[in-house]
Amino acid sequence: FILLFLFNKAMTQNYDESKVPDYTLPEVLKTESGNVVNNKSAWEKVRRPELLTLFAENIYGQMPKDFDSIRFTITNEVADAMDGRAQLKQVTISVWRMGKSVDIHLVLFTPNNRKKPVPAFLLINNREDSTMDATRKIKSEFWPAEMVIDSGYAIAAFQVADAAPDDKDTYQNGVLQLYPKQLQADNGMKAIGAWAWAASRVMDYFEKDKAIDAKKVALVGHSRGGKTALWAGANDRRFAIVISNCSGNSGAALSRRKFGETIKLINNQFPHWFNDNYKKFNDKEDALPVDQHELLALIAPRPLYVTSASEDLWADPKGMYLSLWNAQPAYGLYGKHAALPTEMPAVNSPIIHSVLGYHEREGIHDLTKYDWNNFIQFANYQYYGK
Ligand code: GTR
Repeated sequence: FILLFLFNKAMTQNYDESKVPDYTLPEVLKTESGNVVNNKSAWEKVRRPELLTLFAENIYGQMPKDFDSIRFTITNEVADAMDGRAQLKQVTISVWRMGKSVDIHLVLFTPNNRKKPVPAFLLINNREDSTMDATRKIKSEFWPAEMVIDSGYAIAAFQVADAAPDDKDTYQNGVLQLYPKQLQADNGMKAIGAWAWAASRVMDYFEKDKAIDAKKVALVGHSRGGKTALWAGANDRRFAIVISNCSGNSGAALSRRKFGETIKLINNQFPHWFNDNYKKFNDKEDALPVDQHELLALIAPRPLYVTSASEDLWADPKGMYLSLWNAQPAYGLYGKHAALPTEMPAVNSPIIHSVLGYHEREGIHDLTKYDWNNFIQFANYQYYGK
């Protein structure tokens, strides 16, 4: 039985670099009809929309933008949270469409010593509710609110389950109630699309909150949340910085490497994350018109930070670095040269002072204070050049 199990594993996932197949990545700067894109205008008018459509069509599903109304209700406000260092606001973001509504619950801390609107970090929270405990009785490294506040940033989070339960049988109970046609379409949005949609509704709120500098919002997600952060950042250019932590397969990692998790494995385990068309690419990575470096390219020219962890081979650290490396041409069109080293940086050697940042943290698949500290340094560099 054990032998059979091992055999099975070996058949479905590879952790051996020498067994990574030869592959050719689709070119970021070449259109489907074969035209070379060599300036920002052709990128923005032709190639960028084309790539966005290809990702929507084949992987993440459509991103509906219409709704009837949105309302922000402050349900709790504490002026002197965190021993007086921060103001707490809990906001219910209610969105209505065709008589149906969804509520996204935001927890937001803003530093009290601010003189003007402050930049913010927003976490797409795919852990339990207590991770974003508004009372701060429970403190989690996954959302180290005190540390971010003490660095001069606002910190916010919402729970993915508000937008779509992370479950193949119930993911429809949220945003998708507003867009029932999505459920019938092969290119319809599913859970990851709904989570990304919710991140944009939080951005709608930030634009109305005078304490927040909505032009300086960094979107953060870990793992499935990290895949979501990339998709949200690609669609919604109001996010100034995108941070994708240990996002792995169908996140930052190149699918064509088939290292660790694969498209087939992810589709089988999480059929409710990606659209139905994506299932056609199980074991057919080379047939995909895109690879994940092109999703990263859609963030250009905005700063993007990608992380991995040394023990998280399932998420393919090398595949994520190569993906970031291959996104550079899009940044080049804007005169932003990341100049990433060809060799992947050593463990715990972050690249911070660059429009494309990266680190591989020592340890397991997680979001930790080490990661957050680097996100803060990265934002400091992007916003203040220090
Ligand atoms: C895993 C999944 C990964 C990643 C992870 C997570 O089981 O295979 O793609 O999303 O869950 O979200 O922690």
